[in-house]
Amino acid sequence: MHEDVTADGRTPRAGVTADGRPARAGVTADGHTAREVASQPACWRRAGQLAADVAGSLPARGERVAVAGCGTSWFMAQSYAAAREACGHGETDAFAASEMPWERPYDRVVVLSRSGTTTEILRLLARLRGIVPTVAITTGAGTPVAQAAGEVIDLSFADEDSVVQTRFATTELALLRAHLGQDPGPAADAAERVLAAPLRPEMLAARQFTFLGSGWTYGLANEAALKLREAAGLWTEAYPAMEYRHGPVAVTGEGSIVWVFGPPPEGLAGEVAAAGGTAWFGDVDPLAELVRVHMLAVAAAHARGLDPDRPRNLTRSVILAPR
Ligand code: F1P
Repeated sequence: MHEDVTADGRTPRAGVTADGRPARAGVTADGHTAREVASQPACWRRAGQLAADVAGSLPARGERVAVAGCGTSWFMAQSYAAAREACGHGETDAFAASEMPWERPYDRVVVLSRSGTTTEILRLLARLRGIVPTVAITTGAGTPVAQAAGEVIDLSFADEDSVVQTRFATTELALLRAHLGQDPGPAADAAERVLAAPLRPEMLAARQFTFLGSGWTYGLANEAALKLREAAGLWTEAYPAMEYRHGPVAVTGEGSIVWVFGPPPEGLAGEVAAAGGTAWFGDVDPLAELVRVHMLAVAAAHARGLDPDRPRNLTRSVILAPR
């Protein structure tokens, strides 16, 4: 068991009841995933405090950087890469670890892995050894990824019992954004308000979700879609916001929600309505909006008779046989 991080020592709230109904604020939901979802604001604040201590291990302004991960960690890599470039810190590419062109020249490679045991990350680090400085953000110095990386940032305070990642991923992104000068405090405040609010009934009733984002929120859109797939087996898709009209609109219909992280493209609400769907434009910090999706993932899993702590066909880490 990992200790839940709470700001004030109270039992965290997840905003959903154990049987999937939207909870009134203050109702506790059981399960690792629900508890970890609820502990995110405190973790983000702690990441904000840590950022200055680990600044020397993170990419310096002007460096050409690649960031790699698998699954959720890949999507956090996408968000960070876009955020870093937007802040003017330098060219930053994000890759699924298995697809990274390791011969391409970079000043530093950042790998993200909660477990520290993911095979594709270990294979990548083996390729990069002696070629480029590497830094791993993971849950402990003892993991194989930590041992293979040049430097390690230990985020074990945000480790999780769940298979499905929530707080580790958002905490590493909060840390990386803090390093770019973006204080996680306001997002944490917003996430607390999200956690205290009930979910909308049409979200729980939806049959299909299309998540959209642009810049750093495109990675969040990918992660939101993955979360509902992993925890609740739902039909979800994710695209850069302006791509919606280039095909994805075709699946919007009754029971569809088109959920936009960040500013929506002009006219999108009318187009979604004309296609028969419901548009939802996140009105809080996008990282806090992702917490709303986490809450929905837990609630939708329960509503479909699934246990979000035991996602179908998934393991906490993908460890492949040696080749
Ligand atoms: C990444 C990951 C998870 C996914 C699944 C398998 O793990 O792909 O995102 O939900 O449980 O592992 P890690 O490298 O960050 O530990």
